[in-house]
Amino acid sequence: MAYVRKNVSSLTAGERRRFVNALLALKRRGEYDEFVRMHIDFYTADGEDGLRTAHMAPSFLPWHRRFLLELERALRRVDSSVTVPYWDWTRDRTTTSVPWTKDLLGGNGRHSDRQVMTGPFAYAAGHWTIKEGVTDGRFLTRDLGRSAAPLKLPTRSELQWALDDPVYDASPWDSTVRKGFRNKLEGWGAGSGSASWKNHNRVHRWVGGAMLGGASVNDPVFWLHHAFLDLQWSRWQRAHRSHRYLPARPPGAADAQHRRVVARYEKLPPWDETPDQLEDMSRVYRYV
Ligand SMILES: [Cu+2]
Repeated sequence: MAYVRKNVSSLTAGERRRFVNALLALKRRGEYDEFVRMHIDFYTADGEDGLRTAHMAPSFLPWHRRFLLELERALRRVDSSVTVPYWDWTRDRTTTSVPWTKDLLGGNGRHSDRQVMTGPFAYAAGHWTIKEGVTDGRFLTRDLGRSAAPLKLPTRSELQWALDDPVYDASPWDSTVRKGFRNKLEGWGAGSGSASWKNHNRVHRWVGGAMLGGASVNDPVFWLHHAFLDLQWSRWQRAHRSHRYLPARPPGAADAQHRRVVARYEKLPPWDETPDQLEDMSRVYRYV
């Protein structure tokens, strides 16, 4: 029986508490920091050598799908009633709406050093010390809405612009491609600065603090954000039934993207599964 992933705004008080407690249990056991480390280690950008799996690549969606499943399995070993909720940032758009409440993820960072002071993940609460990071900071930081240069969350129509593209991804399969659902959703746009950040990228920027960069998993909102993106992938599949993950075959030896991206039937490191095997999750979970 498939289990259900819910909109975070519809969780009951008890469901909120159990989700938070399961995260804190993984943190206490050191398992949570392994997820942070893994996301840092798999951040290979266009400009670097080697296979790109998690970002700036077609496998952005299956990689994060598998990563979320792994976290969810760990949470469900702690408490089998828990699933990863999603944050619909086209609806819950303010710095005080869900998930930024005291009984969920806590609120914004304070002005002076952006330290999160409320909720279960505040450093002062004693259960959430950052250990794996790209900086030495030990406390969780946020700058919701980017106070110095305000930014808005992506809108429903911006998300729809991505969903309306029937092609999953296109050559050169990186951050520069302007067509295809994957990069329109991942959000590497043309130009520089705030106008160039779309959908997924723009949300990371809007949250700010720990959510900027490879160690973004340190903020539990990472999972809620990526669950919502994962839901968009299934919506896109339903809207374009004859379309699938691309590339279907690996780019050839003459292609600049040779051995840089994962094709449909290739294994997606560090797992043994292929994008093909990760396209249909309907027997594992569904979204409500
Ligand atoms: Cu992300």
